[in-house]
Amino acid sequence: EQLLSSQATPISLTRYLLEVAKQNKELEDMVGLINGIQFACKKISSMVGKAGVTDLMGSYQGLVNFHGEEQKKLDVLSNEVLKNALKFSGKMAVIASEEEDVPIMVEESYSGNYVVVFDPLDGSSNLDAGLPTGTIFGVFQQQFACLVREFEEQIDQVELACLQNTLQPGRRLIAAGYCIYSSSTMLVLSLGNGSHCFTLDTEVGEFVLTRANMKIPQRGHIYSFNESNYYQWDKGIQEYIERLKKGNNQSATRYSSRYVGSMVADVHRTLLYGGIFGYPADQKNVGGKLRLVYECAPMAYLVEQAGGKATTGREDILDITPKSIHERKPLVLGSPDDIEEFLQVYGMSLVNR
Ligand code: P6P
Repeated sequence: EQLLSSQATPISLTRYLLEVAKQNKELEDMVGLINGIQFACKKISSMVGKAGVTDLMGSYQGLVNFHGEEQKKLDVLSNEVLKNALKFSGKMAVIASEEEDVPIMVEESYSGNYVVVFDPLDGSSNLDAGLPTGTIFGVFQQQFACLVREFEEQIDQVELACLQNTLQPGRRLIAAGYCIYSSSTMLVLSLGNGSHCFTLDTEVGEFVLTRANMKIPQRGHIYSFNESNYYQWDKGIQEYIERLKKGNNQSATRYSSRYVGSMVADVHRTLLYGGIFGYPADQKNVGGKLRLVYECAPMAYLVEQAGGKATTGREDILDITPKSIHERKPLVLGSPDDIEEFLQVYGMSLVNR
């Protein structure tokens, strides 16, 4: 605690991790892992910043990912940078990425006990317009042994057990974070002891602590939803948004609308200014659009660590055990009072159906 509050010299992320490991022996291996992630985020930040002059905008012709989405050049490069940084940390058992069809078991020589799930460059469709993008990650302990395969016929059982590691509920996260590439590059990280923001000082090439123990405001006055989906939403969602727009909500105030369309930017602003961000299910995305494992759960973890809440409208995001690696879920997160009011209105609409 005193480390986070010291006003002396700026606290670098590297120093913060070493201090945490000194006080929590069980987190020693976490230092190497997060250092690998911070290196990757610095590299991705540099690539994103130079994309316009290094011909890294746009997409590889005809390349689409598992979801059938056109892969941007920087999607592919960011994924490679993060995969390699994690593998060479020597702390990984298995990784799952938005850009990989299936999770990847790290070969035995580099294998460790951690499981990392990540979206290497979320919001990349905004890149060409110079809008914010971000890296999102979550860290679990390995639950199922990723044993070295003795015989070929074992491959299925071993592979299946190992891949199960990436389908843990968010309550089992031991760390999560995101890095936003915007007017500045900021890495928000939690090791289970609050959410802390580190900003990249490009002069020295280090992330330095700029917001310790982030606390989301109890209530905000900004809502962040893609309202073009309004007529495809449940009645309860429509009713709730109407109350914010008309000012007939518990705060008796009309809310402002802010929506970037890049999850990391919209969540980061909600964490700092309060209010509510959501991507509900709609008639087009009946299960919601955002991915549970490597978007919703890590963000829900960080928001809860900052005193906020994250729900599907029916259950806490962190309580859900994923059925598949690219599973989508409705997501509404933000200030506790805003989420409580949302659940009351949405819950009532479900009861009155
Ligand atoms: P829409 C970006 O593609 C993303 O996955 C999130 O970063 C963002 O919150 C959402 O999709 C935006 O979706 O349908 O509003 O463009």
